[in-house]
Amino acid sequence: MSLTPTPADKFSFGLWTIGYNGSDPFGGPTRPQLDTVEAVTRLAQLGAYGLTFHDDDLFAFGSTDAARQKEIDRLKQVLADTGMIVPMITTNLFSAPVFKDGGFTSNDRAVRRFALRKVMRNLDLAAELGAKTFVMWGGREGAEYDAAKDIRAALDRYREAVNLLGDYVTDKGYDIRFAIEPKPNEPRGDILLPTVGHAMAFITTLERPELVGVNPEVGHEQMAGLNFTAGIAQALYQGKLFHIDLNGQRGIKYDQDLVFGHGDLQNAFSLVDLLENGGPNGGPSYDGPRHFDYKPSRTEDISGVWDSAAANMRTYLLLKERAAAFRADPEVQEQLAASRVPELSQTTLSDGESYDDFLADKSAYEDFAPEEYFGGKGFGFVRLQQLALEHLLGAR
Ligand SMILES: [Mn+2]
Repeated sequence: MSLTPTPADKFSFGLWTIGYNGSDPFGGPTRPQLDTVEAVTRLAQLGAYGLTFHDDDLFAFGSTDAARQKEIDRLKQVLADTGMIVPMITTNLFSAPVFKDGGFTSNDRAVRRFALRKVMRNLDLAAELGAKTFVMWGGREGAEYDAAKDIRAALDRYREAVNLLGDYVTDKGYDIRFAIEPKPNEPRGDILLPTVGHAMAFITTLERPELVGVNPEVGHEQMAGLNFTAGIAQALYQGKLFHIDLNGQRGIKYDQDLVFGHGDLQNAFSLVDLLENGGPNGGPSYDGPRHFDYKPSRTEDISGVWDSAAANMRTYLLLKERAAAFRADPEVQEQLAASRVPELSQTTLSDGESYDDFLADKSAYEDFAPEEYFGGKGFGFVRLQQLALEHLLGAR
């Protein structure tokens, strides 16, 4: 298995990731602005296949039509020159002061109307560039104070917005699906649709639920103390994994956006194993972009930026190789069986077994001996996890 990224690996990066200039709430930039043409050229050289961006990453908020078009044309040219594509685009409804109380769910109706127009304009651009996924991260859709936001009204307005956008892409014939990106907090004290579960429940209330899925980010779920791999498994189970944001996070704290694998490495291993080997026949369970949404740390110079971009892809490929070795190990297969992992796929009642048949089965209850589980009948999950860890560490 090659550790050199190629376009077939479908690695993509946000323009705002490698373009992050080091600004944080406590200090200004530590690196100069990165030009779009250089960003795309370097990513292509490193083996990525796609660039993603917010409208305001490509052309500053409030740009004239001419300035906006100039940046779009420069992007199109470098895409043509490098063979890179734009698999996803997204709208910035969080940086400009006008969005300080949100976009779709601002208490100010004029702001909501402006936000929707900004998104519709960006949908036209997405269609023009051939992007198939339109991510919606509602970073400012939230509040700091319970009295400040009527949550049910806010969800109504969120729903109204997504329904309108669904009508728009359908009527325009755009081949675009939406992916909601959950996050529990930051920049708002609390954000609406804070986890994958909240977002998937919200999607069921929409008029065109088939057009809308999720774009879960490793760090965002882990900020809420949740198991990212388990959340991805449920999104796959419900057919809602439309896109994914890979990065690293160390526990419940601010959004670190570290390189993929530089946070909870064991969870990153199980995630890659799920994405690459969790399909019905042991193949990939997800075939969309492997998108990195990380930030090169503020301490790095420009060579550190490109080292960190390469590190994301190399770590993914290393984990893919390690996960393949884990699956191919006969001892692992043996332990999976001993741990009865495949047994969970058997239905609990037999085919055609009615509840009357079930009630008549004395082996299920009357003759069953639950006391045998005391001291006996262990599952061996610790040995299984140790085997996974040893493959992860390259010890097997
Ligand atoms: Mn993040």
